[in-house]
Amino acid sequence: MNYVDIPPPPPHAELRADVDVDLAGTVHRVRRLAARAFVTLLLPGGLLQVVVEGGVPESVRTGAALRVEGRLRTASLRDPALAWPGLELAAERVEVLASPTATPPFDLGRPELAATPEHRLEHRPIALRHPKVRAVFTIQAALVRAFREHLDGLGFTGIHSPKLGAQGAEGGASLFELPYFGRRAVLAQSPQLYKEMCVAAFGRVYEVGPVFRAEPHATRRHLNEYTSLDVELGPLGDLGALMALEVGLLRAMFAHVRERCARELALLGVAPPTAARAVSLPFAAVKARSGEAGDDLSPGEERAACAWAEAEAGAELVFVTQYPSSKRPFYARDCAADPTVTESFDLLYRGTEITTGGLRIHEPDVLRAKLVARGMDPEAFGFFLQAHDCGLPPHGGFGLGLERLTALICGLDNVRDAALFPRDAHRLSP
Ligand code: AMO
Repeated sequence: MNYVDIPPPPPHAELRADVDVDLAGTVHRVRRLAARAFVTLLLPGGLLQVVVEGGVPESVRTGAALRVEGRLRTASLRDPALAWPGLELAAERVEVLASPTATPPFDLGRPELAATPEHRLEHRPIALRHPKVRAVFTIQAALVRAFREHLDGLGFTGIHSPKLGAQGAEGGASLFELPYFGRRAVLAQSPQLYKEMCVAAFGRVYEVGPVFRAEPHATRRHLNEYTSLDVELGPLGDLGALMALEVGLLRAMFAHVRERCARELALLGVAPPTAARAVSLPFAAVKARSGEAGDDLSPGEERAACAWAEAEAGAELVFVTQYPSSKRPFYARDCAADPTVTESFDLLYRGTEITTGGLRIHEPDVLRAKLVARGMDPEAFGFFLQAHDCGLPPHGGFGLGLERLTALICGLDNVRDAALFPRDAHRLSP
């Protein structure tokens, strides 16, 4: 048996005029003129225009796989979806590697995907082939890459906690239950308990993983399965240090997106993300200013808080601190000076909450008392309490919703469009 290495795709700069190439990719679009055909070919690095003198056979259509040999030459092409608008490939030989048997449910060659949101999600595997849809996930991948790289650089260890467990961490109402060999199991709402326990083993940890929320409401910002970017570290004494860590992390992620995804941002017609300034506002101050009652912020209040911060401080990131204890899970640390509020925050960006974070209870007796006060059974959290009994440093962390962040950066108004295959109350497939 011969093992052949898969070479990396040619670096962007290596594709230049007067270079002979032998490339394979899939057909994005074909335009047939009398004497020639223009084929837009999707390569690992993006779309490249190919010109085939004399035309192409019928089997060359959207979705076909081709191998093309030929010479690159300069061109000046206007399609913003092209990765190489200054080049075209003059094909000398075209080999059809595979040809589709069906026509896509929508025209992928148009600048916009002309389909209703439902139709787009129904045919998601095909919609993902549209350059604007792909751009969203190229940006998402860059966000995750930079998240990992930044934290690796700060000495964090990536962990992989289980998604099946016996109980939830964030409160009972939003748990998916499933049978588990004669018992009841639940799907993880968050890696919360695991990331906290891992602090004693690794000091600084992060996880990129799926979490499940059985919230029945269909809103523009809720999914039933989403990707959580989780961070936890200790010893940590100060909420300010945690907020600074998140600002630094977001700046690094945004810088990476600006650097690596300029074409995708331009194609989507959105401004490159920045997070130059952050402000922090106590929860009570936001309430006082909005005049709304309640122990949580409404979407309108989140938008208003971002608008004030932008207008008055030029800030794009808004930390809302001192959240009411009653609205936070049992593990959240109450303020020493006022136990009705917590040492925690929500981070708002472009009008929407993208993160919850805070300091945690690390004293086992305080944690036991909190569980009991909430009518929860300490027995059910035996492993978590044992980790505290055996010593957990003062610690804290946060969870960042990947799809929400992606949607806000990409200017999408529904978080579902930032999920590869979204799960909501009506959708389990594709
Ligand atoms: P929380 O439940 O606030 O906190 O979630 C953290 C972040 O995850 C995102 N998010 C969601 N995104 C899409 N659909 C949903 N249904 C959804 N729910 C939440 C939001 C939110 O800010 N364990 C804590 C984090 C921590 O304290 O470390 C937690 O999960 O962007």
